[in-house]
Amino acid sequence: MEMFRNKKNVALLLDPDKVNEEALPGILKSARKAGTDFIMVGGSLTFRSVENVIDLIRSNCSIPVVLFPGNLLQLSRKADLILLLSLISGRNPELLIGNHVIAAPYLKDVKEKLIPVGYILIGCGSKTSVEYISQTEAIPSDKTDIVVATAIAGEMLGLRMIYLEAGSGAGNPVPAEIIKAVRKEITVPLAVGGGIRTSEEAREIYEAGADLIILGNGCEKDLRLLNEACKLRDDLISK
Ligand code: 1GP
Repeated sequence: MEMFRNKKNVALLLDPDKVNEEALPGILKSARKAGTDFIMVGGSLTFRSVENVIDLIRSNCSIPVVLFPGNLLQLSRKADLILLLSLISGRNPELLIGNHVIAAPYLKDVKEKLIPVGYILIGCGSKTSVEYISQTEAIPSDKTDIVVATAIAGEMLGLRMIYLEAGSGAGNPVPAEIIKAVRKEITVPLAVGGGIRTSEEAREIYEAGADLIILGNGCEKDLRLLNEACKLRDDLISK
């Protein structure tokens, strides 16, 4: 996971259902110019084929594509990297082992692309799609101790990245105190996403210790956020 730790990274998350084929080349061009590290693809529920979106991205740019599968139907071996998510904040056995068993025969030949991730939902406002679809409860944002213990458990289980998720379109991003507390206790890379809408929020999240920030809705509204986040990353790396 050298690519994530000790270097700040920016990922642009594309929701397959919102990808507009005419606008995509322009968005990817801006993403490349800004220095975006990864394009992530996936969502809790998609009407459109994720694989088709990966093909479209590939035909327009060479930024590594990271699959962020919301469910088994979104699996594709075409991505450069695949997040093998374990929803460790929840107690849904399908999202802790059931889906992994079903996916294993399909993924066994691309093990080098897999990043086993401890995916932790934090309640940061109203109920998000990921909570409803996963049928799990997010950890309340004032229960820092539970988040920290969950992240430590994830690392102890051998997961190679912890992803603190407020949920797409969350009212607020994951609080900086939680990120700081988790950062202190784990050594694997820390990804943070959900509800990041301003560069101030991005800065706070980086400074709290995130190695990777994931931007979705905020960039759909205004791509300047992506530029600003990449600039921030560059400033922090050169410090
Ligand atoms: C969701 O963390 C991502 O899984 C991105 O969320 O769309 O709120 O930026 P936003």
